[in-house]
Amino acid sequence: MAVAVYPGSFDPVTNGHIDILERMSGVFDKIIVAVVHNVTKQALFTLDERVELIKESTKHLDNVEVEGFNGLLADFLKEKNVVVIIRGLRSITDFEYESHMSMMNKLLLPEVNTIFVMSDPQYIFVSSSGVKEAALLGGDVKRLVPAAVEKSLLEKYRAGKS
Ligand code: COD
Repeated sequence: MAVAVYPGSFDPVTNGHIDILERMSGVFDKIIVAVVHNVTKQALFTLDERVELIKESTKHLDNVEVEGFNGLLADFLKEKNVVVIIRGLRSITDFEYESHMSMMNKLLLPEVNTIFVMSDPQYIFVSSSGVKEAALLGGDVKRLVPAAVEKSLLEKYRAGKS
């Protein structure tokens, strides 16, 4: 069975991420979305909230599972016995960061290979941080994120104002 792990912070998941998952779910038998408790980033959504939002947004994809984890991605891959990582690419800036990360993962787990998938042109400018900033300032993010994420962003920022 061909299985891949799609890791990320997903704070929150955007339509760019979902598009990658929709395309790759037709290529792999199973995809495990690994939601990372990233120690280097201050998250808006808790790990559990991010996992739930991805589950809700991928209900239409039968072969996609979602799990949160804490620690090294290489250890998660070993535990799951998976040797393929999927990552999305939007720009040359992504490429620099992603190529270093893939080399680091290869060093930690030599049997692992990273597959890079180009973003759909309509999502090249979409980022979790851009979506959060737009939503915080009252912008309409309906076309950028799944409905469940839009609702949660509105709730978070509304709660912050009261
Ligand atoms: N279109 C297509 N792809 C996109 C889009 C878009 N609009 N937006 C983002 N993506 C891609 C990103 O390029 C990335 O490939 C993926 O979606 C997830 O993005 P993020 O931003 O949610 O995830 P990151 O970059 O924060 O994830 C980094 C990890 C958490 C995977 C990394 O830090 C990690 O593995 N941490 C665990 C500790 C570890 O093992 N460290 C050593 C390895 S470096």
